[in-house]
Amino acid sequence: MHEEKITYCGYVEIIGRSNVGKSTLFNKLICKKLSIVSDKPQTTWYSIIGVSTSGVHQIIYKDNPGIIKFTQKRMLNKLVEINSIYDILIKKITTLIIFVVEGIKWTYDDQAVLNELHDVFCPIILLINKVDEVYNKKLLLPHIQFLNNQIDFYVTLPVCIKNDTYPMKLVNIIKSILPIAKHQFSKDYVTNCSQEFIVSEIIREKLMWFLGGELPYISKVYVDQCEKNKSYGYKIYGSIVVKREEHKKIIIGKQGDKIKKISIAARQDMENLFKMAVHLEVWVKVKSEKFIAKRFGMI
Ligand SMILES: Nc1nc2c(ncn2[C@@H]2O[C@H](COP(=O)(O)OP(=O)(O)OP(=O)(O)O)[C@@H](O)[C@H]2O)c(=O)[nH]1
Ligand SMILES: [Mg+2]
Repeated sequence: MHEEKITYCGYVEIIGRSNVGKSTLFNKLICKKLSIVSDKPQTTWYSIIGVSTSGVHQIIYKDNPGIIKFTQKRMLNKLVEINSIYDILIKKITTLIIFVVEGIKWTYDDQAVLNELHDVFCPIILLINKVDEVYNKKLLLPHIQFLNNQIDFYVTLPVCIKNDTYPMKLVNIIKSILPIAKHQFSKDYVTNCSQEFIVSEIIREKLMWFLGGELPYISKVYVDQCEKNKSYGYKIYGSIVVKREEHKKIIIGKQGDKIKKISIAARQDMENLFKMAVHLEVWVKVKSEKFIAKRFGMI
């Protein structure tokens, strides 16, 4: 008689305040750069799913926007409206939470997230990231004790995600917690994100990298065309939309130097991801606030 193989599967939510390294971790866990990363707060605007299947284990990771309660909501727009972990755990299907914090840096936002973790229904792993930036390592232990006095974490791991090729120790712990369950996705499935979404996010990441503080907060990116061509590879046309002519000038830069850098870096990332040649054209367009809000489902 044919015996059915025992399989394990579960949902893992990655949470924490902005800029602690959640998306960096997410990309390492799924061994693909799907979520954009920058040193600016509020980089991630949308929750995205990444699936990792190895043998009998399937882990469904979710990267989330950073939770912001107290920090000045400088760049906050209607797209980043996750204000509590209950917004994230709403479906009650979570197997495990990874709570990411930044070294010994502790802010009101971190405390607000931790306060909400008191009555969650699943185990929580505390990941103390960026320990490379903690110059006095003696300060780590009291900080870990301070956090563990507040919540009974399943395990506490000090890590440096950026320099770690693959967080094996963490993955082994996750695997040991996964319940027996059927896999939710086929073994090759990686993400719920469309190709257009991934491509527009790559362009948005480069905008954040090359414009930093100069970036007009209302700049949005969408993809007009993303087509795979047998003879060439991908042909992609993207649009960056802004509200004012002066914002367009900032993004284009002197003699087009900024937009050129953005396009080149974005194309390189796309070629790495798709493993084939990409022809990318990016246009900066001035549109009314109403157009932008409508195009991005904000009204
Ligand atoms: N020094 C150091 N920097 C790191 C480490 N991990 C991530 N970073 C950096 O931290 C910054 C923020 O990383 P993200 O992954 O975008 O952070 P996030 O928590 O997803 O931020 P939001 O999307 O805004 O919520 C980036 O500049 C990363 O390169 C680490 O282990 N050490
Ligand atoms: Mg992020």
